[in-house]
This record gives sequence, C-alpha cells and structure tokens, in this order.
Amino acid sequence: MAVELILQNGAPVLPRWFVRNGWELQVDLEPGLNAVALVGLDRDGAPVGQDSIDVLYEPASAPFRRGDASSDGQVDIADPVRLLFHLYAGGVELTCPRSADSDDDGALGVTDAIFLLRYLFQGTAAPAEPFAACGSDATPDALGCAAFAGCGG
Ligand SMILES: [Ca+2]
Ligand SMILES: [Ca+2]
Repeated sequence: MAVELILQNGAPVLPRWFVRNGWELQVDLEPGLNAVALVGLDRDGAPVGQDSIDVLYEPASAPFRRGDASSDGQVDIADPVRLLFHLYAGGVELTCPRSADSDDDGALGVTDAIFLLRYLFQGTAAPAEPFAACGSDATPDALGCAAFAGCGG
C-alpha cells in the first residue's frame, strides 16, 4: 500500500513507519470528536480500501462547579447574566466555559442561561454534577476549563 500525501487543514502530515505495514501519524486534533478517514491506494493511486475512526479529544480541565459561569464560587443571578454577555454582547471571556454549560449538553447557548434561571427562581432540577461541590465532568465534551478560581484553580 502506498501512502499518499495527507493534508490537515492544507498542511502535509508525514507518516512515521514503525513496521513494514504499519505507520503512525501525529496530527493536531480539535477539541471534541474528530473523524479520521484512511484511504489505502495501490501503486497506481487507485483506492483499494478505506476505514475511519473517531477520536475524542477532551481538553484538560480544572476542577469546576457547574452553573458558576463567573468562577466566583457561588451560583447566582450573575452567572446566567455573564453567560448571556459572553454569548451575545462580546468582550466577556469565560475562564471555564465548561462551568457555564448548565444543561450539560456539551455546548453553550441561551438554554444554559434559561436552565440556571429556572433552577434559581422556579426550583427546577439542579445542574448535573459537579454542582454541589467542585469536581470534574463525568460527561466528556469539547468545552474547556483552563482555570476556575471558585475551586482554587
Ligand atoms: Ca458565580
Ligand atoms: Ca449547554
């Protein structure tokens, strides 16, 4: 099997052979699920086989508390407000986007602010753990958490 030029975002990725019919590639993954497709070619460049794998890259995460978008150690009205400013006003960065994912669906949106407002003012279900105390995310996703001051990090 010949190894043709492999591109990632337009730049060539060179394979490193480690046995006669095996090689490895080192590529930069984006946070979240990455689909990696392999196409085997014969010496004439005709496809002779293909396969694909999914690689989940979870950025390293500091301990955090879900719902505390402001990372101040408290879950209150300031948290959905901060998230909404982050999403719609611009200029407000979150040091721990994962903490703002109140509904734990792996993405940030207005639904997270609504989820937290309903919890705070209507007594609906609390955010998923880690919520009662600082901890890590039991449901992997692509949201990062570089630092979270509310948990000492
Ligand atoms: Ca807070
Ligand atoms: Ca969410």
